[in-house]
Amino acid sequence: RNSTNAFYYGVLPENFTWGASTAAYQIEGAWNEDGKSENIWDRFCHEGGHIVMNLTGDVTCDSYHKWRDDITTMNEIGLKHYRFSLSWSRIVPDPTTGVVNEAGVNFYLNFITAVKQAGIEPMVTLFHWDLPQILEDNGSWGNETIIKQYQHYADVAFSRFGHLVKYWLTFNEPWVTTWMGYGTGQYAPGTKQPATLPYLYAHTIIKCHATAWRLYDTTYRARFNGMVSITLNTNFYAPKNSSKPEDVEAAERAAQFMVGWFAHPIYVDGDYSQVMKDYVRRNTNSTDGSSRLPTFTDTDKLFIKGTFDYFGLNHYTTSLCEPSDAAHQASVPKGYLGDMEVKLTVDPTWPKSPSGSYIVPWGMRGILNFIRTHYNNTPVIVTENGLSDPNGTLNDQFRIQYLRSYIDELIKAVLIDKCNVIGYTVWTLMDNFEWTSAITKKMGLYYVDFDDPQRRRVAKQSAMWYKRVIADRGFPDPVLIG
Ligand code: PNW
Repeated sequence: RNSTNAFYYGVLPENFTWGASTAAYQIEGAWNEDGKSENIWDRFCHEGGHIVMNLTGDVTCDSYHKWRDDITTMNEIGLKHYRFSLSWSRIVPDPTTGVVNEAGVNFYLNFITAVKQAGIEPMVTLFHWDLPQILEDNGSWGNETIIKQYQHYADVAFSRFGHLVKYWLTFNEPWVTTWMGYGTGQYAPGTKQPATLPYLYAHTIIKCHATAWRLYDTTYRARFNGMVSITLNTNFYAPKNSSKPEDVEAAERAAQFMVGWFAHPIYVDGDYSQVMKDYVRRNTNSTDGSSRLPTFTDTDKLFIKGTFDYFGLNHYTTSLCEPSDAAHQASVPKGYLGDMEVKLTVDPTWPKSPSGSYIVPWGMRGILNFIRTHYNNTPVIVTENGLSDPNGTLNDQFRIQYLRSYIDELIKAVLIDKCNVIGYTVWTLMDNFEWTSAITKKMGLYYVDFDDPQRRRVAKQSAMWYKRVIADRGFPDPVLIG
């Protein structure tokens, strides 16, 4: 019953929250309606050359107009919470002036009120990658004026929606924003500076996060009593050979470079981990001993440390780790990936999804235990987990198998390992604009036909399967149910 791979029957507590997630750019469409300004994903898609078939999120699921249909699907499944993001450029189209767009505020006010009326808790992400273009043009996250601009945006969101919202997230996956947006350049705005910008921009984002958390804490908590966190994405990093101490060390180092980059300052001591500081400095290899990793002042550290009420985790897959060698170092661009000096691989025998991702259910249990041991068993909400399929097939047994096995490992982490997990969220409620893969990766509990002007949402088998899991609070023991 305790073994790693056997299916474990177990039920989670009544107050465990089950949900599904989306993000503004991926579902809303209406990219230039009602006063919304251009953001970096609008620009990136319109520019051409970055996205499969040069598709855009101009319309996508059209949730800006069809949000009532979204709530219908949430009700059908019996979701306890719904995670979605606000579009900054809809609410404050020009953050350099700070003028609030009332049409944007009203859109979200109507939507959040209706979600709440359906008995579903809204879980609101302030920033899911869609930076207003004007801020990108003003120096992006390298211009520290953005801290005040982000604070103002957060203030508008907290003051207008705070009475309706219990769960807040300041940023979705700053690792993706900084590394894929400014390191590899695969995501908007497509900048390729892998040695410097990810570190500089992450530094500012961590300050923005802390600023928003402190604003909520001092100004809104007493009135609204919500919970504010950040969502970090991370693979589980396992040693390639667990009997080799250097592989165990490499796995720890990889984790400190990915989830620890943000989590160590926020959840531990206000600063980057020692191993990250050491490895970036040594790979900067400067004559004066300086590092490409910026430093926090003592004031910064005090300001950043402890700025959380829970831990938002996005988890999809696992990597195997061993120390890097010369050939591997030569194969990666100088910068973040080389700095960690880890060679990441997979086990080729792991099952692979039709879209090419490796399915490693025990990694869910592994990463939850990593958070338990490294971050003081802070309450965790899994804010994303899911699997894509290229066709959006309605009989999506393959996706059900993925969700079932990952949720089961989460149940083991809670019931056997005593990990403090308080919620789980499927990515995603409905097929949507999967960034550079556009509509060629479909991860929804609901199918959306993008050729249908009505964009009807159709339940997949996984939606009805998930409904049952929520009602059962997991997987009831077959012995108990006879
Ligand atoms: C997440 N990686 O993105 C995002 O939060 C979602 O918006 C997205 O649709 C979902 O996962 C599915 O892809 C990620 O390279 C993108 O490790 C890339 C990575 C991780 C998460």
